[in-house]
Amino acid sequence: MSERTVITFGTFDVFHVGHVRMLQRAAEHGDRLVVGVSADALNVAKKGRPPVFTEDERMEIVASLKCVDAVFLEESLEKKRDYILEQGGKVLVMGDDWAGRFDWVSDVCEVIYLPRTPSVSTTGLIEHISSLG
Ligand code: C2G
Repeated sequence: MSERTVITFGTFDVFHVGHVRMLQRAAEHGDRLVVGVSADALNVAKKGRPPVFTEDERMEIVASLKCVDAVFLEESLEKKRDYILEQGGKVLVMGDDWAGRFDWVSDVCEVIYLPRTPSVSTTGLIEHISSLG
């Protein structure tokens, strides 16, 4: 029987417990978890600022997790279907902040949106650390 590969995407900047819980829950949907880590340039284009940690650092952090089997660089949101096909993804897992936004790949894999962990975010952490002076 063939392996069921789960694929998910994210920036994973200033890595926190919401990130790890999402990856652990994503991994439970199959046998193998592959993670697309968003490129620095993609963040600048979409969010107007570079992440705190570089793409190489963020990929290294995500790749070190027990529940993660492989990582690759996500350079464009529009290439999601290509990435899923390249990586053999059978199910795409995204946080529900993206609910409905990637339904257009459901012709190549199952698409699942999982609830986010409340009360923790990279932006909130950056603001909290900045306020410490
Ligand atoms: N997450 C979560 N709970 C939080 C914060 C984040 O479950 N409190 C999840 C998000 O829903 C996402 C993953 O952790 O599934 C990574 O979050 P981000 O780094 O914020 O990812 P994002 O910048 O939204 O991804 O193709 C999508 C892009 O890569 C962007």
